Amino acid sequence: MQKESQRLLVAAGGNLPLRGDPPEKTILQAFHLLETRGLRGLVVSRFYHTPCFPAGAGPDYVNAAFAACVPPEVTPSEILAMLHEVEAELGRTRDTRWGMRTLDLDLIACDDLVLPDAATQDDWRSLPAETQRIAAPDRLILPHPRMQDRAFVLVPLADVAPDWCHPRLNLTVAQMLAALSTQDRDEVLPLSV
Ligand code: A4P
Ligand code: MG
Repeated sequence: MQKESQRLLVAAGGNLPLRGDPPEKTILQAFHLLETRGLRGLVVSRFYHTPCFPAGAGPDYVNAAFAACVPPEVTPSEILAMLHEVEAELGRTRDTRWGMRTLDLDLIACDDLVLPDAATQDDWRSLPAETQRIAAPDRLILPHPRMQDRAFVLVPLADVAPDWCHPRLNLTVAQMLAALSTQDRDEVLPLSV
């Protein structure tokens, strides 16, 4: 029997204003645009102030995450294309890897899909730190290969999907977050509004 819908997890971030508005406003606009494009049942995390990674590469970020549903016939590549369209509509340009941006929308997971296959996901996830900065995948990797390393992804995600289990690591979001250093976790601070 085919599933009624698939569940997405998406991480959002930005560290540049758009037309004078701060990243949190751009992220809210992105949620609205994604709903008009067919994402349903958005459950949104708190918004967080996070130090830029790598340190010194630009202004601090605002990060958030959400869970949503899409019909089962929508492919993960179509979902990533939709995220890229919304990024572009909200001022995102791609000049430098890990460069400053008005909006970044990363597809963290679609249910427990592993793409393109387990060995390739493992390879991207295990990339040495010095290679991560220069090597960008030319195809969709799921789960997002850096999610388990990043407090700015896992802290917001723990608001909306603490029990989602990584299909290769067999760890939940809460467990991946607990595995990070206290310093990394403590640097991610809820945005005061
Ligand atoms: N790609 C493959 N798999 C995926 C996926 N699951 N989700 C491809 C999104 N994209 C995926 O991505 C690079 C390539 O990966 C694309 O061709 C895409 O099709 P990109 O969005 O063009 O570039 P990026 O955002 O610079 O790379 P990436 O890997 O998304 O980087 P991150 O992990 O998002 O790092 N510091 C703080 N505090 N907060 C942040 O949000 N973000 C970054 C970017 C750096 N420092 C940060 C933050
Ligand atoms: Mg990205």
